[in-house]
Amino acid sequence: MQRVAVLSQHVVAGGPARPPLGAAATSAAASPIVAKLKGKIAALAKDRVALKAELLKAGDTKIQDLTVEMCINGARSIKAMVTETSDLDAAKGIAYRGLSLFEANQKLPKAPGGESGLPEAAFWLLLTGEIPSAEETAAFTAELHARSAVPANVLTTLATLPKDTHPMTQLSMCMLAMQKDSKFSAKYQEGMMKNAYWEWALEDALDLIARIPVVAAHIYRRTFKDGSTPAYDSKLDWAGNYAQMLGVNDSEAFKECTRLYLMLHADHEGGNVSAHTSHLVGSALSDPYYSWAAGLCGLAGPLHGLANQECLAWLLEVQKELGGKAPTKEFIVDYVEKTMKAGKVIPGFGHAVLRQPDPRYMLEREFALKHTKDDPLFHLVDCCYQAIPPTLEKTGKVKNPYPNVDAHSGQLMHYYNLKEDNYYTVVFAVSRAMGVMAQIVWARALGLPIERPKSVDLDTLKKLAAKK
Ligand code: NMX
Ligand code: MLT
Repeated sequence: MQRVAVLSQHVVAGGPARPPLGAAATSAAASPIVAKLKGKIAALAKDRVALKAELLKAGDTKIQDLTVEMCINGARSIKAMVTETSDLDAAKGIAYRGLSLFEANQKLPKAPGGESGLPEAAFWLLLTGEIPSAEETAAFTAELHARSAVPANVLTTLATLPKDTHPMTQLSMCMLAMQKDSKFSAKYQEGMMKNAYWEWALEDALDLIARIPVVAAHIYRRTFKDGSTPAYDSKLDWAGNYAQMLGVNDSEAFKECTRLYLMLHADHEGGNVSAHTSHLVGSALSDPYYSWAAGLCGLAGPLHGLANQECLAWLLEVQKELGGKAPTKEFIVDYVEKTMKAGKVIPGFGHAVLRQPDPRYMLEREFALKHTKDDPLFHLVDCCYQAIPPTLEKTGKVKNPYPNVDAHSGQLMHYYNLKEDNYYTVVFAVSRAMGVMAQIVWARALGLPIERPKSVDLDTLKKLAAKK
């Protein structure tokens, strides 16, 4: 495998990675695929903006009752924000623009010979509401490659961080380092009309998505390896190239696994911690880099994205305890009880919205059954799948005892030799950036205002409850 230092291969030294803003705007406008993408978003936005105006004519229509519990317990199920890209159903799981993940995975264009839907095609779907053709996907992939040069200041910033800084902290700081080149921010400073916001948010979104795998791979290589990174390969698709830049496994199967992983994690409507954080920050017209840097800090929490790291660590602990013996349901049940007695949650199980096994988990399970069925860690994951739900159900308090996506993804990464579990949330982050970016573009296209819910203290809540 050819290995070169990222700095010499894929980083633009000495300032911004592209010509000054005006020239960049011209060249972006000259890119036929970006022009097509903008045309599709603009056409859809015309209808959606009209629908928004129509709805606001009856803006005081009541759609839901608010309870004391909703206010205290994390705003659960309050329908209080608009997200156009995807919708989460408690039973069916996430739908990208109305398509279940099973449908999306089937319909999205694939890499040659591949079976996993390409994540950049999912990004196009989230942005436009349409499955791109194979030609559109190829042109979109090429566009991302063309935007992928990382400004030198980003890696200079990274180089100042101790290598034992959590990879999520490193990634969030890199997003802030990239903010310097935000086209949205520059245009806002110059003065732009409100109806142009989304186009410049899209420009930042495309740059960010193009660059995040390069930065993420470099974080992996500097933190866990010798700091050199396999050369960027623009003949590959966006995810296949990210997989090869990690430098842990050259197989096509690992590339397919990464494509599937990045496609499945791309969006989970607007209320999850990282998307909601990014939406909130973006509502102040902070640019997409600020928004995703903030969102990443939420994704780094153990109840959210960090659960996949915790899950693999937990599985490896169980495996160690097993001491080479095959896992049994009884053993898992005992271990689960021990974990909960220690005041910990079982990572990878439960969900704030889902009330069935997560379809993302089921799709990863399908992949694992096909490609990794002899892996001892898969046997353990499989045994947990059988044993844990009834055990959590017995507690009487866990609303969803089933596995979520994080209960499987670590096993797959581990199988393909990506073994450092505290990197796993970064892979999640590379994927989720797409959904969050699409959401931000749409928030600007719809002209959604600064978000500012009303908070109350408990005495006020008591008074409000007494009035009813
Ligand atoms: N293990 C042990 N206890 C749990 C679990 C679990 N996996 N899930 C929920 N509970 C407990 C929860 O801590 C709460 O206990 P208490 O009343 O003593 O505070 C009780 O069950 C009720 O919680 P729920 O209403 O079922 O769950 P909630 O909506 O508050 O939280 C999660 C959802 C996902 C935060 C929670 O299920 C959890 O902590 N799971 C483990 C962490 C995890 O897998 N997170 C990943 C989420 C998906 N992602 O990719 O981001
Ligand atoms: C997600 O993918 O964001 C998680 O499943 C958490 C959520 O939806 O609340």
